[in-house]
Amino acid sequence: MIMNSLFKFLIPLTILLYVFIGCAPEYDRNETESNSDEFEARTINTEYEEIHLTKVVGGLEHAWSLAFLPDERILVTERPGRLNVIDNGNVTEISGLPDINIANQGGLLEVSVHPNYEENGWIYLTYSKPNGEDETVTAVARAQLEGNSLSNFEEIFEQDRYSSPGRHYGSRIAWNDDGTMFVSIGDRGADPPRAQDLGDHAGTLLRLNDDGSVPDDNPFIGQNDALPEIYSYGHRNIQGLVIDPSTGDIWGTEHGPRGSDELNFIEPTLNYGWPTVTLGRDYGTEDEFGHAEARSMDGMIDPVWEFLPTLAPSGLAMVTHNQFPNWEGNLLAGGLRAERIMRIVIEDQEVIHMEELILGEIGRVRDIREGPDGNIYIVNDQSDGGLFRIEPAN
Ligand SMILES: [Ca+2]
Repeated sequence: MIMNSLFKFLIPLTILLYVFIGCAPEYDRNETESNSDEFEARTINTEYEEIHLTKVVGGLEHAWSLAFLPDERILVTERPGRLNVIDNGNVTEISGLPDINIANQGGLLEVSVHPNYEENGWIYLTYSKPNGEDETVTAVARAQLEGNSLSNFEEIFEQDRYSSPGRHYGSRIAWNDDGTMFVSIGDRGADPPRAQDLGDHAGTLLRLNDDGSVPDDNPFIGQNDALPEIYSYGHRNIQGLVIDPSTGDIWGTEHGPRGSDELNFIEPTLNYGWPTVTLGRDYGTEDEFGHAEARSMDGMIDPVWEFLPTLAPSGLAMVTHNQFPNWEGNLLAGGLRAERIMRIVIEDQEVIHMEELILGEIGRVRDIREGPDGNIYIVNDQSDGGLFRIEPAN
């Protein structure tokens, strides 16, 4: 308890130092290996566990997401529009994808396997869908795997409004144990106040049935100015999303503007502030967004944590197995810009400790998941990237 209290004191103090003294540490670029071909498996000492980091497969271009099939095969998306199945180190491309806009941050994004996959075979994908006029939406589809192609493909959801530029698609999927799914939709980049408009899917977390329809008990049903798919709003761009299977708690990481990447504890109907409340500044102008005094505001939920310096979070996993006994219940957050994984210890929905598990070894971390074997799987965002695994060294 003394340690917990100490961390609770030290963490805000550290934030204050970063913000007001500007003493954010520089990353050591010399330690960075961007090309996965140069990667060598290695053992890394951490606070509790000696871990082994290995490459499962290379040759992936801007991989975005991974998901596990019950037969130990792994699905991996590449943003330039490829879905692959990885079987014992062999990568096979799956045909049958829809028309996808591959530009800027858009492309083939999330892949997720239905919790009852063994009964229904559904695989879910998110992607940037074009309208032929240089505008896109975040779309969700499902299909079944038949040999090396997708069959019974059906688009089950698209956000309500096409827009440009092709940024901030959100697109993570997480499953509830009631069979519904959460899907994150980013603010789409050009017009941040869309995230405060309940009549717009941009900048929200959605809750959908597995066929894309609206669950009867969604929290905004009956509110005239709100779209019924919305669960929470005021999000900039959630690209890490995980549900604690033991409590149902929903955790999301989202990209802020410079210096305000967030970890949020997400609850229904709540407003997570963007762009009215944020610590961050506009990347181009350095101007503050929203109200200068609004680090916090009544009616808007503060993040549980703001990552400083920038993490650029993508991918969020929770350790539920005992493969790493000292990490059970911890969150693992990937970081693109920071090229690292943060192990986050949560107690009573607060961050009590954080540790950097890897730092630069595999470049930009795009997605991180706990495998059925309890090991941790990661894809990176490199143009010549791959799928990596963390396992206990012993
Ligand atoms: Ca926020």
